[in-house]
Amino acid sequence: MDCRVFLPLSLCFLSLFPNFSHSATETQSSVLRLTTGASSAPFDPTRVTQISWHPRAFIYRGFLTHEECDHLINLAKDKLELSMVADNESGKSVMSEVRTSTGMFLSKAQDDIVAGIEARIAAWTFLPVENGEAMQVLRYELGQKYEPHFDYFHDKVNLELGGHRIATVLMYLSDVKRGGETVFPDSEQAKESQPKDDNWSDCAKMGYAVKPNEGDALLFFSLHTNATPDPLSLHGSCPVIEGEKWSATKWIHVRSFEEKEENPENGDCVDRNVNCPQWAAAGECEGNPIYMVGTEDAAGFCRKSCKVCSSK
Ligand code: PD2
Ligand code: ZN
Repeated sequence: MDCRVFLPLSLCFLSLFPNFSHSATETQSSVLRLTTGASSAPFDPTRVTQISWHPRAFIYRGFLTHEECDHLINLAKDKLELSMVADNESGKSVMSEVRTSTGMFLSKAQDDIVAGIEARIAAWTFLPVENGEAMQVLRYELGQKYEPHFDYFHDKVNLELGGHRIATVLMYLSDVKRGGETVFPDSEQAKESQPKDDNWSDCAKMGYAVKPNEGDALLFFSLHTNATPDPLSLHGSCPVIEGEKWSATKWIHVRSFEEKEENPENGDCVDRNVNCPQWAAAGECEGNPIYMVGTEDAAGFCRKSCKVCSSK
């Protein structure tokens, strides 16, 4: 069993890397970075339960505080747009009846709270912050859903930046009265180990399901340990039957998802996300300028598509 399920982080880390040592100051500062902020949840891996090995999936109860959930919803609620999916052939983001929620992308480390959550995700998954996409906040209203799909890619275009998505962390930002469960229709655990009463939707009864509870987070792996896609990671968001569902998704890749910084000296003018041209066409340069164009301190992710620099 994974030591993270039952050991505090520091002991788990030492059991995996017994020869690792660093100064007390370094240790203290990394612990502090995971726990500072009055409203942020401390990092506590003893709250993690393993729910399935095929696919590999874990739940962390109380990963986010109520304040963090509210904060993410507030950052997103006025900027929601119809959610897109990646086209299997071209890799382009397209609208689809498969996914009927609305959502938006935050910027990475957009503020201290977002950066703190990203640091805790990295500590929990043992995957570096730089391998993560920007967090996507999603809202599912009555009847809205995301039909079963894989988070790994079927096209070549999306593999260029960061390679496959290895893991996903789904954070539940609200409770849902009925429906809205995340379901793994092909999980081997489903039938034997999860009998379901009528508090579950019919959709959830089709597989192993996780009820959205505010603050909980679900981690699952889309790739096997040998980095090949795991077809059992098929998963979906069941239709909301009563209430509404807010969640936040962090997709994590096998390599860094951050393109090289632009270097003005050699005239680089680049997009750092494959979706930039479409987002720019949809008006995101004006609607979401911090992410798209950037600020004085940090370049945005879509400077080329927003035409704020000139390519050679
Ligand atoms: O919000 C969810 O429950 C959900 C379910 C399946 C989100 C995603 N997939 C996703 O964002 O990939
Ligand atoms: Zn998904």
